[in-house]
Amino acid sequence: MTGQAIRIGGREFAPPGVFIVGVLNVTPDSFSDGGRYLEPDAGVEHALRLAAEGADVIDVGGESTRPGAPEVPVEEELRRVLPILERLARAGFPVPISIDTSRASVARAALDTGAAMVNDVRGLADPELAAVVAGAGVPVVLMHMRGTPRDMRERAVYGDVVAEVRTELGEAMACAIRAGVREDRIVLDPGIGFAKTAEQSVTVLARLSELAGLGRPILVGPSRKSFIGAITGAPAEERLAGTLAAVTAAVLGGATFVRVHDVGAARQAARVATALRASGGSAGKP
Ligand code: HH2
Repeated sequence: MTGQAIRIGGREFAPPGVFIVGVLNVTPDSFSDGGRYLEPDAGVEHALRLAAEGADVIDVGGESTRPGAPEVPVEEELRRVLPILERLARAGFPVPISIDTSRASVARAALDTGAAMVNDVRGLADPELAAVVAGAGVPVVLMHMRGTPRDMRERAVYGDVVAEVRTELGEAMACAIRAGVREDRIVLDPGIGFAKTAEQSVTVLARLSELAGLGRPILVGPSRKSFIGAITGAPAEERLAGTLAAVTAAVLGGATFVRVHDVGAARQAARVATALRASGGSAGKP
């Protein structure tokens, strides 16, 4: 198991437990669920469903990061996510919420509206966002990517993908700490599908335990991603079984968090994988 316990919204998430981050995309164009939860009523209802299925954290995002996705104006990103955060806060929603954004102004507004964590697919590359996270004293997910969702495909060139992801995550963590983020508030994510080919994503997942040396909890987001389609030929809406296989691999490789759309099913897979990991066999031993 990698890393230490982390506090999110007053709750402690400690290995050897494995925790489920449910995805709530408030976008018209996310690759697997775009357009479903754009209306605040539908978004709130989905958050309640994810919580009922056992989500430990809910990750709310207002901009798709699929390859080639267009940039959304900041006002539009705010217009998508804030009404849902406001309603959940007003209702006393008990599950901690993370805001999936790379923008300082969106993170600040979301944290002011009840979000308890920032999830940044650009790994706090923007110093202004790093300052917001440091100032608010909240936990943060630093994900590995190169470039932006628009140009990341051309940047998927590695000698040893796992070694380079590990080095670059270590650099992102050092940079965040220099900006004032406390080390014990950092979660690391290798960024499945971000500036990685399908084959490279599989390699990262298969060798996840090599990230244990970074000393922080690991989050993995394999849900419905294109590497599953590349292996099986299944379209995004038919990748649940492949996602569960990937969740199992992530847990055996030492993940503390998995970010998924299908919370109930992933929770069951993660619990079985956690039991396997705890059984003391070779599974998951770095
Ligand atoms: N993947 C996506 C978005 N955010 N955050 C982290 N930390 N890790 C991930 O793997 C990750 C992420 C992409 O998935 P999704 O949100 O379903 O799609 P879209 O970006 O099209 O909204």
